[in-house]
Amino acid sequence: MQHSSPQATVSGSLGIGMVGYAFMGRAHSQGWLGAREFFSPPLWPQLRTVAGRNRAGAQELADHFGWGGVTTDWQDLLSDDGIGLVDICTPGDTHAEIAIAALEAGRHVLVEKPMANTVAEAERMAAAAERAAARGQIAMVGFTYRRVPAVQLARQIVAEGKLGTIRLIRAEYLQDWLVDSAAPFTWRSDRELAGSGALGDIGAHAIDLAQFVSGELITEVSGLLDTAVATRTDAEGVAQEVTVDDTAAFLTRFQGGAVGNFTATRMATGRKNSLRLEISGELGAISFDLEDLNVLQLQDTSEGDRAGFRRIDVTEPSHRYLSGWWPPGHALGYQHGFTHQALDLLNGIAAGENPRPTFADALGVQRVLQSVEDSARDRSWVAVDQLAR
Ligand code: SOE
Repeated sequence: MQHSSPQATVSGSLGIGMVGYAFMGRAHSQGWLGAREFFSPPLWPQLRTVAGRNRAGAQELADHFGWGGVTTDWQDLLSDDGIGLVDICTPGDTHAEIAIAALEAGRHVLVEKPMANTVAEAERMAAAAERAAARGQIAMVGFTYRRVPAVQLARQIVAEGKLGTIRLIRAEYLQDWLVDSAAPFTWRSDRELAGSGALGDIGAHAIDLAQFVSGELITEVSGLLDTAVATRTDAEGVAQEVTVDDTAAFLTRFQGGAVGNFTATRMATGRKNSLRLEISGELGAISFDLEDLNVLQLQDTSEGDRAGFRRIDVTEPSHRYLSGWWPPGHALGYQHGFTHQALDLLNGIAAGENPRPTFADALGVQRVLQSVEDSARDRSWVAVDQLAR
């Protein structure tokens, strides 16, 4: 493996090579462009090459977002000295191989969540990131909801101690795109490619969000997994066994003693992309709903008989990331988290500081996911050591 140093800090620009061109490829592309056009990042992200096995698909994305070139082999990104960062937007089964190769080839790495399909893969990735950090490289995982301004404010309020001792953390991520038994079989229902179903795809977001906002790690889980529709038909008309969960429900204990209650499902009829987090403490509570993401609800118990949840519009320039956008009250949406993620990554690379979530942070989430699976299989509580290396 070559150990060329990333282009980044030398030239003031950072060549990006992206693997994948579907949903996340589009989201990340606009993220890089948004960071470039709305903020003044210390490094100018150059959209250099998109890699995708389907050349036509990759080309279409490249044309749309102005990527410089296309390749059908992601390894080409590593032989291009103009590429300083590899952005991985593929299904989970390829994350470990690409991320480790990119780190070993001297590149910074951004990888979509879930970080990997197994704990073993995630451990190898975290070890590679640790070695790369010694060479000044950055590796980050794309839990983008951390970068919603209202989520940042929620974390700040908790960190200031406004909720007092946290007693209850409830998180649910609800979608309904598999309610219909006739919905087609895709890679997302295939354990080989996706690792798990609702659990890893959206439960991972709920876990990361709950831990990020509360500042506490999950230490114990008791899970239930369910596959409501056992067989689906693929695009070629072939019946395929669904090998992942449609629904994951799990109870947790957090390190400070709080009780956690999580649901991640693709079976919540009528719910399209509903990620809700509520944290209840002895002095107050906060509540966040991704479907109303410019708002944070705050309850302050000291207000006595007037202490209902009140709405904070998180659209002021003083709120995190918002000075780069619109006047107060002019709302942000789903895509802006990807812009903020790109911005934080560019700032981190320029400063030589690894933005969170690091690969070590995401390895912790991966351990929680695995523990939910183990617990559901064995019908028992499972302890999680997120800091284990
Ligand atoms: C990407 O961040 C992602 O988690 C997708 O993989 C999910 O399917 C989605 O609906 C939310 O965003």
